[in-house]
Amino acid sequence: MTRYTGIIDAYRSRLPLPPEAKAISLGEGRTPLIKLDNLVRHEGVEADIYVKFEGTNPTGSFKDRGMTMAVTEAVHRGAKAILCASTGNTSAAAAAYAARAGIKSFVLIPEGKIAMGKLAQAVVHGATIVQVRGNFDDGMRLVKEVSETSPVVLVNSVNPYRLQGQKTAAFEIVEALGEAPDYHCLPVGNAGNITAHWIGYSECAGTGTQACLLCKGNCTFCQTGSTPKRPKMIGYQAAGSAPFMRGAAVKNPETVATAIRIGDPQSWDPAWIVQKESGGWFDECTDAEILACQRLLAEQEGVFCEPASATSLAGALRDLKSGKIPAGSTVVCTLTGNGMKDPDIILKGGFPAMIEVDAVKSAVERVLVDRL
Ligand code: AN7
Repeated sequence: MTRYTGIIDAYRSRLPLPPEAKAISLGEGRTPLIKLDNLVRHEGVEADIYVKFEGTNPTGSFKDRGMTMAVTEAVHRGAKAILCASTGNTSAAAAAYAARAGIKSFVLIPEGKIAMGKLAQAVVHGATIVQVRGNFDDGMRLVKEVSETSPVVLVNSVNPYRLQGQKTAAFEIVEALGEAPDYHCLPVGNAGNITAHWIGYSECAGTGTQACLLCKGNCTFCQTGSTPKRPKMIGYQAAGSAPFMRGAAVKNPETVATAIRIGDPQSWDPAWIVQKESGGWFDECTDAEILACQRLLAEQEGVFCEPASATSLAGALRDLKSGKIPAGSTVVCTLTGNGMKDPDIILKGGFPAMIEVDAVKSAVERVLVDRL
């Protein structure tokens, strides 16, 4: 028996950490790659669609892969505090990994517009929570400024160790499928994760990528069966918050998918490199499409992701139906976060009235008989 202890121990030789740095880990990574059967049949599309369910990470999102690296590196350098701006998931991960490391965390969140589960995580892990009168982009500007003059380490994805950790999701997919998929679809906010995946796939292909700002193409390449194939990377944004579609920052981003309510992406240039190098594209989904897809996935497959995460699958299904993604393709959609972070969005959408009964067997049986 070998106890799984997270992505740093699993991929240490492919991560740029000093050998003596002690991993700060919660056992992140090794998330399930689930093949969609019912949904593919239900939607009448012809493709092998897999979802990489990052919602099973310790704090419920892909951010844990990046945060274990950022916090490990920061603590190794002697940091006593970390700082981030966040739409919710980064702050949850920062708070948890800071607690694990025994250091302080400061998180800037936008006014309102943060899912309750994520806020609860920042609270329970003891972060200092600063609510900014403004949106995520305002918070991001502030943490960049403050981290220049205060003894805190910035752990947003502008910290290159974040993307180095997040690239391990691509390693896991290549290991699981034996090669890269034809298409990889992700929801895009700051575009850090789509960049990180491309770095990971590029290392597996032994090619490196200009998008890798840390190694500049000199990463240690994959040692476990290098495969020359790299996927086309597709980034889907929420329509009210789609700077990659507009070709410029969006001033007042709005979407029900609060995780990706980001108007001024931090990985703007690398993400365009990813799009060009991979031959993929960006597109947008409406809030209605996003919520419908979140429901569809939950009802058809038993997988509950948060709204932002459903954007990848909503876009992929549309592009499969139109033929933009050819029939017969292998498609991986990243489900970036867990649906349980944002229960409000489901309950607000209404639910069948609960059936109240007396505490007797016959009353419960009557409910069953009527419905079986
Ligand atoms: C569920 O937590 O930016 O394109 O501050 O939480 O790498 O930004 C969250 C981003 C997708 C977008 N899905 O990833 C934050 C934050 C979920 C997310 C994204 C986020 P990037």
